[in-house]
Order: sequence, then structure tokens, then C-alpha cells
Amino acid sequence: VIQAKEFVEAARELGFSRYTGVPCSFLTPFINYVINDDSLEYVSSANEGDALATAAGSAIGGQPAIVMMQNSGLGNAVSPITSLSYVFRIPFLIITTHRGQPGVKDEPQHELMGQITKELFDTMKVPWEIFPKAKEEIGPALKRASEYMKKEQRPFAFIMQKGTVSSEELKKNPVKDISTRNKEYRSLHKPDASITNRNNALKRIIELTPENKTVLIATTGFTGRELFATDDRANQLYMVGSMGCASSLGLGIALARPDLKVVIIDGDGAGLMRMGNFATIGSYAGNNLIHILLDNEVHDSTGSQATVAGNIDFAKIAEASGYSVSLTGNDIELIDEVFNTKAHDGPVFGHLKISSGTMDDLPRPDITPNEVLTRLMKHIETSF
Ligand SMILES: Cc1ncc(C[n+]2csc(CCOP(=O)(O)OP(=O)(O)O)c2C)c(N)n1
Repeated sequence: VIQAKEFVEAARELGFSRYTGVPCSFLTPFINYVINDDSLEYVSSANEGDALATAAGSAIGGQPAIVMMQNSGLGNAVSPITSLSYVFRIPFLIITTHRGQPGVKDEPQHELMGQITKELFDTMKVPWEIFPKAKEEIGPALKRASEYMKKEQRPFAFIMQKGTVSSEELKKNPVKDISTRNKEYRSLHKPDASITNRNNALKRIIELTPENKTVLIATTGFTGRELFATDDRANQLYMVGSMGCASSLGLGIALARPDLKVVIIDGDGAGLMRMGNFATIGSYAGNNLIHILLDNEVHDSTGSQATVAGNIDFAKIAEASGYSVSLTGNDIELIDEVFNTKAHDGPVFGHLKISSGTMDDLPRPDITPNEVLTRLMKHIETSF
């Protein structure tokens, strides 16, 4: 048995001060220790996949991060592990518990995942070790993990067995109280607006995002491809996979780099897929995060199948999730309004109705995801 402090302080020596995840009762002492310590940051994520993407964003912003989760949540994490951290090569440390460990009595819902946890990591090409059980194992284990992450720029996992960490009392709440925040919701819908398209919206966003002060994260599908085709700048990242994770990745970058404005360009399908992250952004993001959702009411990139977006007021959801300013509109001027919002202490949301359809002969980026990331990190002067 180890003390949480022994691991956390050894990890701090290696630069880890940011944590995110979804709890497991095996992890309680560990999470409590992190939450209690004011010099460590803990983001309570809605979903393990979002937690991974936020940790990836933090690493991109120059702050290595640790994701803590129950192995039940590994299913939620498969998409960002296979199509974000693997493809772009983004390192972070995963600590997952081993519920349902074969031979150890546990609840029925953990049985199968307990049997396949190690194989699942193997299948996803994430190397793993058993979480250290004695103080003297911590340093060498962290050194191996850290060396792998530096060399391969991919995640490494520790699998924590029952009773590994001795108990730790929770002394404070990890979540910032935003109940007194001034929240503004505004509808700019016009009865006679001529609906714009994705490309015009992206062109205006490009004009309003100076390369040296902003980072743009474009969601999966046509949005990233159109942004690339319109102007392929060093401050942009195209999420080729991990649909829905643009907002959680952007949150991680925005938290690690408060000096930069992080602009997330989401889609209605992607926003719906990971709407839990609206709540995480509302509670944790500062005023350097702008979340724009281009809503064509369809999964345009896969053949224009309808989403339920026509029935949804995304800006009301953002407002109710705690964003400082939440705007909705059907005219391109909404983009300017989003960038011109007055002083506010939290994130800004802009929901713009657009038409479906894309540019003729839409190219795919001819630069690899890893090249895009390397260029972005050089541009914002960070490294893993
Ligand atoms: C997890 C996951 N599910 C499905 C897909 C396939 N896919 C790629 S883009 C896309 C549609 C995205 O829709 P939306 O966010 O509304 O953006 P639009 O295509 O309309 O620009 C889908 C379903 C995927 N890449 N990842």
C-alpha cells in the first residue's frame, strides 16, 4: 500500500500537476489528495473520453496531465485513444482501476471488463503496467512511463488494483462556484436572414483570429477539411477523428494556456455527441475559450443525415451549462458578435445556423495530423 502523496509528488517532479477524469471508489484516496492540494488542478469530466481529450489538450498546451478513471469507462475512451492520441501522437498518463480483476470478488457489471482490461490496452497499443504497490516502486515506474511518453509521444497506462492507495479525506469541492456569474443569452435570429454556409463562416472566423494570439480547433469531417482548404495556418488543428472531442481538447489547451484565445469550431452532430462537455467548459473554462457551433442540422460529412439539432437550442444549453455569453443566430454577423462580446469572466458560445453542403472538390489535408500538431506546438512554443 502506498500514500497518494508519494505518487503525486513523484509525478509532480516529472511535471505532472494537471489531473482530469471520472472517479472510481478504488481511486477515491488518490483523487481526494489531488483535489485537496491547491497547487494541483483537477478537472471533473463528464465522460472518460472527454477527460482524455482534455488531458491531450493540456499536454499540447505544455502541461503534462494524468487521467484517472474506472476501467468501466475505457469504452467511453476508445475513440480518443484510437483516433486522437494515437494519430496525432499526444502523450498523457492514464491511471485506470481494475474492477472485476479475475480472482478478486467484485460486482457482476465489472466481470467482463475486468477480464479484458489488459487486452483492451494491448489492442489499443497502449503499453501498461500495474500501478506501483510499494513506495520504492513509484520512481522507477514513473520513469519508465515518462520515458515511453517522451520517446513515442503516446499515452501510457497504470492499472490500479484494489486497496493500492491508503485512504485520504476529501477536504474541499473541486468545482468552482459559478452561481453568481453574470450570464447573457441573446438571440440574433432575423426573419429575413439569408442563411450563410460553412465556408463563409470559416472565412470570417479566420479574419477574426490573428495567428499569433489564437488557436483554432476544427471539428471532425468537412469543417476541418474546409478550414484547411480555406487557409492552412500554423494556429489551426483539424480533428480528423475523435468526433465530439474538439471542445474537450480545446478546454485542455485553454486551461494550460490562459494567454491564448482558444476557438473551438464544433458541428451540431459533434456537439450533440459530447454535450456533457458543455457543462465541464461552463464550470472550468475562463474567458479565453470561444465555442462556435456551426449548425446545419445534419451530419453533412457523412451524407447529410438529419441530427435532432432542429429541435435544440444549443445556446440555451450553453447558458444553462454556465457559459458567460451564449448567442444564437441565423446571420453571419453572429460570428462578429461572438468576438466582440464585452468583459466577461467565463467562456463564450456562439450558435450559427448554416446551410448544408460543402465546397466543390473539397480536399483533405495533405499534411499529416502529427505534422499539424508539431507545427501548432512550435507556433505556441510548447513541447512534450
Ligand atoms: C465517433 C465517431 N462517430 C462517427 C464518425 C463518422 N463521422 C465523421 S464526420 C460525421 C458527421 C459530423 O456531423 P456534424 O458535427 O454535424 O458536422 P457536419 O458534418 O455537419 O459538418 C460523422 C458521423 C466519426 N468520425 N466518429
